[in-house]
Amino acid sequence: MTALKTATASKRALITGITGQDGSYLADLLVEKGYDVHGMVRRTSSVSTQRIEHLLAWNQPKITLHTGDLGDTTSIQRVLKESQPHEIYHLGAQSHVHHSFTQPLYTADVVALGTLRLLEAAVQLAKTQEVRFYNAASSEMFGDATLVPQNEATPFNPRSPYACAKVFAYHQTINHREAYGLFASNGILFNHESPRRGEQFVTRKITLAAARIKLGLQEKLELGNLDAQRDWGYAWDYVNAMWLMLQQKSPGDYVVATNETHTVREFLDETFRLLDLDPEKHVKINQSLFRPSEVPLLKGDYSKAEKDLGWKPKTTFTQLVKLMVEADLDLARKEAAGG
Ligand code: NAP
Ligand code: F7E
Repeated sequence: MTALKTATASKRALITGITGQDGSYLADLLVEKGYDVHGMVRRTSSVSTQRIEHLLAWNQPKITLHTGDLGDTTSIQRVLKESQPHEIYHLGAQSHVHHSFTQPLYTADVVALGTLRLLEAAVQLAKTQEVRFYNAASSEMFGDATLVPQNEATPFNPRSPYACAKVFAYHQTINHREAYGLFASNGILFNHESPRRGEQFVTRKITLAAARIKLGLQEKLELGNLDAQRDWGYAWDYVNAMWLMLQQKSPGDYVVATNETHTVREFLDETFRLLDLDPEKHVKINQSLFRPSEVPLLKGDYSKAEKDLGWKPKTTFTQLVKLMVEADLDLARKEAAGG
């Protein structure tokens, strides 16, 4: 442990998307490992740093933030110049699949071109120092997959503007590896959740609503397609895989998953069972929450990550639901108490 800290003590890491679920956990992990952690944050009209507040104590901040936007090449170049990272973890994105249907051009700009902008800047920086690049690719790229489970060789069949943009970013990352010799890896991560998950994603939407229903703060929960199947893991386990990818001798592309799949209905039932609630009484199906084209079934084969990185998931589906329900019950209790 001490040896590891010494080895990484002088390393600088830059995280795009540091205010998001994964960015915040990865910042925790890298601070714990002794990295000098930098994050790129975009300007927002209200505070967006709630998930990293504990790392920003005014008298002893543990990370450094830089203002930048994936839509703005100049700001990306400036952030790289200011932070001079040895490792870049590119997690920033318009990450909501359903929203990508109503904002397809914006999604393509931020997710596809934003990744290219960052890769180009990384190649320039790599002329003067060692740089390693992690790209947050996604199981959404498999889309309506013909093969189950999906692995690194499974063909992509994207079903949304978000997924199309991620396919572009994935190939562009490989192209920068092959054309310019950049140490660049893709993590093809399947859905991963936590108490820090955004409230518009289905797992968190369910656990938060169920906790509020339990305490009488809410009556109904509206959902879309309950038949979709997802391979859900725990975000904390998954950020460890990101770090491991950049510690290898050579770059590569890895599926990170649990190799288990569950329907949205199963997630809902398990949540309501834990709280002794009846979904029939509270859940309403709303057609507007269905997507124009859906991804029916995702299940990931993580054997390459297990073999090369020594990584495997540590948290089961039922443990994940439980830890999210407990966290949201705490939040709902505070809300009920007027906090
Ligand atoms: P998230 O919680 O939605 O966080 C996204 C982050 O990107 C936020 O920090 C957000 O900043 C930032 N961002 C959005 N637009 C930006 C822009 N124009 N310029 C700079 N930053 C911008 O996402 P996540 O769940 O942590 O996921 C992290 C990455 O992994 C994303 O690329 C996502 O697409 C990908 N991914 C996620 C999963 C999953 O299941 N979670 C699975 C596979 C891949 P604000 O706080 O200002 O909004
Ligand atoms: O939907 C169904 C919905 O929005 C999961 C992102 O992190 O993981 C995430 O994308 C499923 C879909 O996640 C509601 O139709 C039903 O089938 O939680 P989600 P996602 O679309 O799988 C991938 C790997 C990423 O890369 C993305 O960045 O749940 N569903 N009813 C619903 N979904 C939502 N959001 N809201 C509902 O009311």
